Amino acid sequence: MSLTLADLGWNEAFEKAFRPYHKKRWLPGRLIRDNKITYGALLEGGEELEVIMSGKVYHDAESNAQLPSVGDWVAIDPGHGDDEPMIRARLARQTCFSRKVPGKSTEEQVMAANVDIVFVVTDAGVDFNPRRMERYFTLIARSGAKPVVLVNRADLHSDEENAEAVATIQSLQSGVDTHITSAIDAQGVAVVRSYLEAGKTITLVGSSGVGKSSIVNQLLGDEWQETGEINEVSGRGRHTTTAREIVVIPGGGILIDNPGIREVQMWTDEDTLREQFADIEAIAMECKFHDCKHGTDKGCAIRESVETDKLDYQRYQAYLRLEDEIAELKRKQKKRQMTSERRNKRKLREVARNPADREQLRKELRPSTGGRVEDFED
Ligand SMILES: Nc1nc2c(ncn2[C@@H]2O[C@H](COP(=O)(O)OP(=O)(O)OP(=O)(O)O)[C@@H](O)[C@H]2O)c(=O)[nH]1
Ligand SMILES: [Mg+2]
Ligand SMILES: [Zn+2]
Repeated sequence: MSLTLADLGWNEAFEKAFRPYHKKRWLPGRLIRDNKITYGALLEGGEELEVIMSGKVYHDAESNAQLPSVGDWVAIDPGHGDDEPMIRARLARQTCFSRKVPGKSTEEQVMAANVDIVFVVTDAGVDFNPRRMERYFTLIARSGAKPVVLVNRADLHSDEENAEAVATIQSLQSGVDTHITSAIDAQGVAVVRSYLEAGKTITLVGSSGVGKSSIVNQLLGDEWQETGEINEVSGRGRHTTTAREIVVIPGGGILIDNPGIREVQMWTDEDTLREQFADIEAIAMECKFHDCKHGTDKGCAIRESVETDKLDYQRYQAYLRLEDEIAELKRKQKKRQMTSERRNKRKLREVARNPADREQLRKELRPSTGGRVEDFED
């Protein structure tokens, strides 16, 4: 399969941004793998190349989120002779799907750059959680991508349960595309396939075990990677995705499969939050006093709406929690602009530019697959 740049997601805006690099005979490449030390990049034609980052790209990045990430378009200097191919520049992202790094850190973690659609995969059973869904919607709103929800594992639930899940999702984000699917009996796969288009990038997110990789496999039409079936030979249980994987679908479209996300950490701003909860904002406008605390204040429209069930109490509480989280994030960020985590990563990348050190580092890293920075399970 010979892929054109357009097949990989290239467009006019990238073309324009690339002009100065073109003159230097650097090549456009799309990053499909972050190996920590090196990156995997796809070039025109579909060739995959292992590349390292130049010191300039590294030092120009003001945070980890500014470093090249999976999905980014970069300018690659192929070098001469034994030179290693090197990323000389990262093109500005057109969209960026991020969350906050899990744990105490206050940093942004890029989950996928330049994505057009985010598939949020859930089911109508134990995984279903409207509060988590609100978080996904808020992150996606911030990213610039379009959300689509897949209520998967439909075969395990009644039609009523599946329909109820869809209705709840619609009540959280009116008009959002929502589809009932089963990756086992291929139900709904046709409609999912309809989102695939040459050059369109789709990323799949959701809890572990909900069926993201199974859906990718369905779209690919053959077994692309192991999913959770018990492996008869090894007797090993579930195969969980441990790193982001990009696959280019033969008929067009680029899929980014992600490891399961346990905690949807907020990475957004107050404005996006308010837009996402516009219903609550509108009610608050009706409060008698403009500085209403929505507690026991006289003429509080929020209180009244909750009492009359016009506003779901849980949704209101979730909004307050998210508001607190964002405020807390902002506060912490101010306090420590540069975390030790970033310094560590700097060190790692520093070493990464020396081939001898890199081999050593690789050896050190090999035994411990746990603790990978990009593992989503936290
Ligand atoms: N019954 C049923 N089982 C499904 C469906 N989709 C996936 N499964 C099963 O659920 C298990 C987990 O599926 P995966 O596709 O590996 O889940 P995942 O979301 O990729 O999980 P992580 O990689 O851990 O994030 C496997 O045993 C699948 O066969 C479905 O629609 N119906
Ligand atoms: Mg998976
Ligand atoms: Zn009020």
